[in-house]
Amino acid sequence: MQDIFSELKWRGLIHQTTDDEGLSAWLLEKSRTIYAGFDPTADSLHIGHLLPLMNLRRFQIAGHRPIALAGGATGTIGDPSGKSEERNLITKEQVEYNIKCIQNQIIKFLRFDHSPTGALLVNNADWFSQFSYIDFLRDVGKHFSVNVMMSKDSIRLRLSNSESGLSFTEFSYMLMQSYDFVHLRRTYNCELQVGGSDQWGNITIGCDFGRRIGGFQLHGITSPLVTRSDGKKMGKTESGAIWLDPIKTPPYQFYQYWINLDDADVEKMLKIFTDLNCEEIESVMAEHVAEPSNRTAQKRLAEEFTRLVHGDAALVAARRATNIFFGGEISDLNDEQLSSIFSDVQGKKLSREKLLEGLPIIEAICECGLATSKAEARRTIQQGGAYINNKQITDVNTKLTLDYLASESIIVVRTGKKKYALLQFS
Ligand code: 485
Repeated sequence: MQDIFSELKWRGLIHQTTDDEGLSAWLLEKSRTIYAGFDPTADSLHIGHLLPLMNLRRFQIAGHRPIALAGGATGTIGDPSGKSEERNLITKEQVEYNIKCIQNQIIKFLRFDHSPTGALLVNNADWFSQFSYIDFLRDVGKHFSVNVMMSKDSIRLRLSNSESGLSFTEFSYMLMQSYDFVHLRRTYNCELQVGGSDQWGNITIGCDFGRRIGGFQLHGITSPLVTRSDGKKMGKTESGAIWLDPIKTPPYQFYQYWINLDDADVEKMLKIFTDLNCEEIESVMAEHVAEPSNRTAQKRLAEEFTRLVHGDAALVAARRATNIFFGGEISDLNDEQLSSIFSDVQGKKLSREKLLEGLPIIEAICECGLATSKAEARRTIQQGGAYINNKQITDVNTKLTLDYLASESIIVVRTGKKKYALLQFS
């Protein structure tokens, strides 16, 4: 057994636990079964889900058995924890679809085999769909004190806000999560639940329920909310969350997010999101500090993490895309890849006719918004600052034709070092 508790502590992954001193020894004693739950509220996991998921992964590497629970039942109710407003219910069909999507993502992080530490994937709809309302109230509800429930943060905050309030449906959520814990204890001898810090109330009330209903000694560990040095939530960008789904967040953008991380955050993120050990991180950081402008640490983080989430091939493509963004050769790419690499840059659609006639480069630079006048465009070219598909153009009389297309329909225009625009000809 590896000392998983000390490792999680060192990685900054422990926020609260039900038994600070005892858990460490308890985990060293023998292989334990632990679980984390994921509600299928969207068709992809995002960075916020990854701390508990990485925790499950680390517990498994250390010799314990992880269970990932998909909330096929709880997802149709909605956890009020950490939410300031009542959620909209999503349809059962949507929940089923979302479950398939997130399960496909979860399996990449864990090892599924028939060994004693092989991971399990369960769905709480499997036991809740057979539970009648009357039985649930009698067998589960009776063990919960509304007084105690009302003292939990998730409930208290919503009760004090008369505008949003709290429905009976969401109020009941913690009973379901508590029952899951007990069900997993009875079925798989699962004794520990992990989750983000917002899950503390649900986890601890589940531990109480276990003690009351079966004399079980259950445990919980929450991980902290990860923020960046600028105070922003980890994994949030101006355009929204960083998703694990390569369609919602292309691997290139995923890679870039980590490459662009501030120096002040990078060591912390290496500890949280990679499997690199203490010595490896120390050596990466030593190299980084010697020459921060090389971004050694960010590159290593982006590489390790992109490989883990998207695989080797996607990492190679993401690296190449980054290279292109820094002026590298643009070849063998299609429209989709180019649009994804340059998803944040301005673009303009023009008629394909223009290329048949030959589009003067000065016009092209103005059309895509990289110059405000023809005179400015001309000057940029003359000073050597104009590029088509990252190749410098010095002749102001150049005309763009079909030969200049970088992909089926796109020409990449650049001025200076990094100002890009796309012209799309359709
Ligand atoms: O038995 C359980 C059933 C459902 C859940 C947990 C145990 C899900 C949980 N109530 C929840 O809402 N989790 C969030 C989710 O699914 O989006 C997030 C948490 C975050 C972290 C992450 O799941 O907000 O802190 O735990 C894995």
